[in-house]
Amino acid sequence: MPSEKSVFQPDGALFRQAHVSSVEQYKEMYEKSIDRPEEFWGEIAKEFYWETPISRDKFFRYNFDITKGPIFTKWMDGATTNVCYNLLDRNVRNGNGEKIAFYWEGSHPDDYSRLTYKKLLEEVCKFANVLKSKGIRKGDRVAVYMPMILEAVVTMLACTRIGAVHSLVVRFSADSFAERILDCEARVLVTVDGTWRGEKLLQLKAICDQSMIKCAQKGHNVETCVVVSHLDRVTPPQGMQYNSNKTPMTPGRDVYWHDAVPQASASCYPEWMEAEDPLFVLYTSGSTGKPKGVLHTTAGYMLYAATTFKYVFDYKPNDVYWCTADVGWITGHTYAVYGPLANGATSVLVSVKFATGGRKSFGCVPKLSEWFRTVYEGTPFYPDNDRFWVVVDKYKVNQFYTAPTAIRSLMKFDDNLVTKHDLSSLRVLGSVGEPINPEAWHWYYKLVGKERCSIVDTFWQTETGGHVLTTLPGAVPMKPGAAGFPFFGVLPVLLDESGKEIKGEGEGYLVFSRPWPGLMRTLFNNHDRYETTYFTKFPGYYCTGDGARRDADGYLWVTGRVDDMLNVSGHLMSTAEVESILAEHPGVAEAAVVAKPHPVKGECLYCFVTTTASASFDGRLVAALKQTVRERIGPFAQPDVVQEAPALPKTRSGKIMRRILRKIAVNDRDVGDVSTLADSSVVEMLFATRPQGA
Ligand code: 6R9
Repeated sequence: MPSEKSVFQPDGALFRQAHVSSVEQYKEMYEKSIDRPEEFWGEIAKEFYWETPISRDKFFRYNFDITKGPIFTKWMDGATTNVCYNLLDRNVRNGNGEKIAFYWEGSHPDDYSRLTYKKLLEEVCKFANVLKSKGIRKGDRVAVYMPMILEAVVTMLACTRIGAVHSLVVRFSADSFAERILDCEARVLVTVDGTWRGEKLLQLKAICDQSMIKCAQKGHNVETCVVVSHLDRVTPPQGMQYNSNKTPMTPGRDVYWHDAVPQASASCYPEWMEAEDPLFVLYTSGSTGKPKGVLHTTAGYMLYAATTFKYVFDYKPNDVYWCTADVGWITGHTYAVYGPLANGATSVLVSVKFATGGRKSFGCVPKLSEWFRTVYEGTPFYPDNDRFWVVVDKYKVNQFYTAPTAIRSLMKFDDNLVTKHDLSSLRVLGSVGEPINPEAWHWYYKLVGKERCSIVDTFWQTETGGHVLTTLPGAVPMKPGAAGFPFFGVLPVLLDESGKEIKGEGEGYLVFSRPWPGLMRTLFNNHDRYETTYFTKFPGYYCTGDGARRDADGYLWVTGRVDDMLNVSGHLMSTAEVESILAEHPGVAEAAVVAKPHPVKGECLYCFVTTTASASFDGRLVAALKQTVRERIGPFAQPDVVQEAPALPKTRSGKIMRRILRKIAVNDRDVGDVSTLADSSVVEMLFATRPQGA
């Protein structure tokens, strides 16, 4: 493991004015949030508008102990408010109507627009009125299948304004989208004709049509489908074109955004919602079975998104903030939409999605050319590999938030792609989605952050609603690879297999003993599954499913999903640990490690390795990698198999699906649900290229 002694102090000059500027201040605020939650969150709540005020005696109630009764969490019960009102009207009333809420850029940098708070409010009201005219009322569900465009934000907030529950889905197949529409019984669907992803045309409306047919076969008819005509207004890649007449429209059900919205009224009275009324449902993949519809509610989520955004990014009123995550991921919900807008922030929204393992991005000659052609969609970074840094420079971004998978991919290019841009506006660099390996951390810190910026390695989940573990940028020293300390109101505990608390140094299951305002409240229409998935293994605790280690200084290091743990000859280690070591080799771009059953050792290590552009995968590399792991962790950890992986099976948010890699390791083709994969052809390719005798 990386040395726990390498500690990086926040830059004093840069963070003198930080919201939290010392460890002592963090501790003081943290203790208050734990000892007097009513006071801590009550003060924050005062900055928001409540139609019915919060009553002190019903501020916070919960039960986390399944042996004592049903699990529930309630914050500010009885109060009423409207999230959209607080995000938009409140900011307009505070004199920020002309402030830019979003700078938008399309896949092609020539396509851009911007939206002020006032204009955003108008657009939201118009679309809210359209939804109402289609019969949508408080509590109804609206399914959204859209790329990163401003209408996606408008749709979310229009739902919020009238109390409808949005459920966004990121580019799933027609089948999986249908499954989600059916699960939440969405009455309306909002989509676009299509979008360019680099050089590939994605016809989203056609996919929606297939989904709606599947839903109809199961007896559920989507009543209205609103379609944004997006392709007409953006620049196609060179030599490409799209004829908008080709978009299939079903009369009576389908309506174009541009036909319905402009004529709608630009004022719409907000629906006052109970604090615990549903805000949105977001599906997340479970390790088994159907996707889980994580449900977040109104008041607690709003406070938590706003507060984490303010403190974790040290957001100040004139900052420009950029989160690269898709709005359809929880990171996009909380940190591209709700958190920034609750703070009246100016954000950049770019329709540049991080792509999936296309080797062209590494500038190499593909070895598996056939497979390669089907995978490359054109936009690792379009039009060039420095798109991130171009955008940071152009908008003078102060806080930049992305995922380790993106960082690892970028660090393989020439440093010049970063250094030729002026990145001096940056102050906070965020990381989310998986543990960040120290090598990537150092690159991010040195090359992008010029050793001035603070890195916030934010650990959280769809279920937690917002950050739960992180260091605060101006206050808490950083350790590369450590998530750090709990955010305000969060009480992490490490448990051993028998449920006994591990105090002080040690490694175990990461659980939480009390809810914070942003924790999910249930799984949509399935409270039983909520209780069994998260609350039965260790009664009294919310179980994250992740493992973590506490070091001598109290820092928490998330070691990955608990099912990603390896037990080789009785030695417990995390896949992240081995992966991080493999990734340090100059010939390795990315690595994923899974456990394979072994007759003697119990389990052995099976490694998948993506090489860099200049390296070749051969016996020498394999031997070197085995030797390194052996040296760094111990002889027991020496990998049994190292397989070349030109790409890894990843979800659309960039997470490696180790469940599938475990199947490949044992040559079991029964891989189960692959609908959450960005590119399922990777799976076949990896089966076909398993090393002999593996
Ligand atoms: C926000 C998000 C949640 C899972 C989580 C954990 C992993 C996320 C992490 C991290 C280590 C971090 N994870 N952030 N692991 N360090 N900073 O990613 O939500 O898509 O629901 O995934 O991602 O394993 O349990 P979600």
